[in-house]
Amino acid sequence: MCASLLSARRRQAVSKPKPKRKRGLPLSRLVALPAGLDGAEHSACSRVALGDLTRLALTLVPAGRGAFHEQALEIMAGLKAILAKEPAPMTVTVQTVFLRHAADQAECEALFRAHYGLELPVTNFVIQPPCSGAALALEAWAVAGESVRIERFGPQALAVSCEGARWVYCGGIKPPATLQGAYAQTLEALARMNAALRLAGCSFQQTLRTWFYLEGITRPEAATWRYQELNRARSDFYRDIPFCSPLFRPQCPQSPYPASTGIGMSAASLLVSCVALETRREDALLFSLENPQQTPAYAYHPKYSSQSPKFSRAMALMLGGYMTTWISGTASIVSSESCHPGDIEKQTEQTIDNIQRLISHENFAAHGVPGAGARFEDLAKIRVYLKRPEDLAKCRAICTRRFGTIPAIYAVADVCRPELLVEIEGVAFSPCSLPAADLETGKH
Ligand code: 3EB
Repeated sequence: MCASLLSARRRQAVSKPKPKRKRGLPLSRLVALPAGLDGAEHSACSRVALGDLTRLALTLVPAGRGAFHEQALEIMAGLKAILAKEPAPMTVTVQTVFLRHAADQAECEALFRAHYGLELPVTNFVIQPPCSGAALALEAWAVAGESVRIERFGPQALAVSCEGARWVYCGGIKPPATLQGAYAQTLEALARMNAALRLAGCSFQQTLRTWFYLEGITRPEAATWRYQELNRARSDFYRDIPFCSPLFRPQCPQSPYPASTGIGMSAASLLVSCVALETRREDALLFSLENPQQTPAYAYHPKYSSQSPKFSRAMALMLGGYMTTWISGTASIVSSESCHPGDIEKQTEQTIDNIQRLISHENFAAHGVPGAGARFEDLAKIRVYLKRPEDLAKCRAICTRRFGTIPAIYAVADVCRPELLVEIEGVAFSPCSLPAADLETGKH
């Protein structure tokens, strides 16, 4: 049903009179790799200039292999050094720690309290060993800007407001340790995420991006396996949520689920996090993207999951003359079939081909948004999840050749289908040549 609605949307887009502007992408860039860090093996940073708002995406991996404490201190010193080079004071808003051992979390939390004081970012502890062999790796987002306002709502929610847009970040959300079964764990985690969003004055309906980290994602459970149980709970939870945000123009006929990552974790049952957006700006345009090469996940055949995975391949937001594109976890899937079993190089190439096609300006145009789209140089950061740590060198060589030396985290995790060896996600910021107001908005 959803697929036919989508194609109906596409037909509609094609039948509209074409705007007279050029259809290519503007050549300017919003994402810069600050000098001195570009290409560094252990720490990397990209700076995104968005009018009054500056965003930094940082990835840090320690070079040393001493005790956990030493590695964590090295990372915090690296973070401090990068932020100190910025002309404006930066605030870290969200961070994700990739941990080799779940038992190191308490020590890491103590270190963060000492480092950040009351300005603690929303923090996700993901039990996925960094591929480099380190005890931890850190991905952090920081913001600066004259008119930026930050509100904290306990440890699990934070809002960044700037120029009429309010971004809400929720994370570190888990079911209670005693709760058994992926179905119950997912329902409870989603209820808690809903509560965190409400605390921040937002609702689930405004969620654009979700992450589900699931222990034992391919493990059998309840006559099926844990990832299917997650999908069943997510479908039940989403059934009553009108994801059709007022930011969608034209009013979307299909249910545009958030972009998402569903990935394995080696301990700690389940962790969820999300990004939501609230704005009354008239020029905001939000839309979900599907990949013409891939069956929409929500329309997958029931053989993959009795309740399909409810997510979009990407979500894109046009606001203030630029496009933000959240790319869902993407794997070596064409139509709905896994490709190249056992071959990490081919799977990596296929995954990157899928991302390229998804964010291409042809695909944006096919979704009714000409003059937009993203290239690899518009990516602020990526995450690469690898099933087998021994695949790192081959996979990284391909990622570096195709994406360039952008900030990247490589972590060991199971992908939801046992034959898939790699999954890649990212965020891109790109200029658009066409203001949202000039699009056929359907708002007459
Ligand atoms: C796939 O394409 C790979 O369950 O939220 C990717 C992104 C995947 C998100 C999710 C799962 C999810 O089906 C797996």
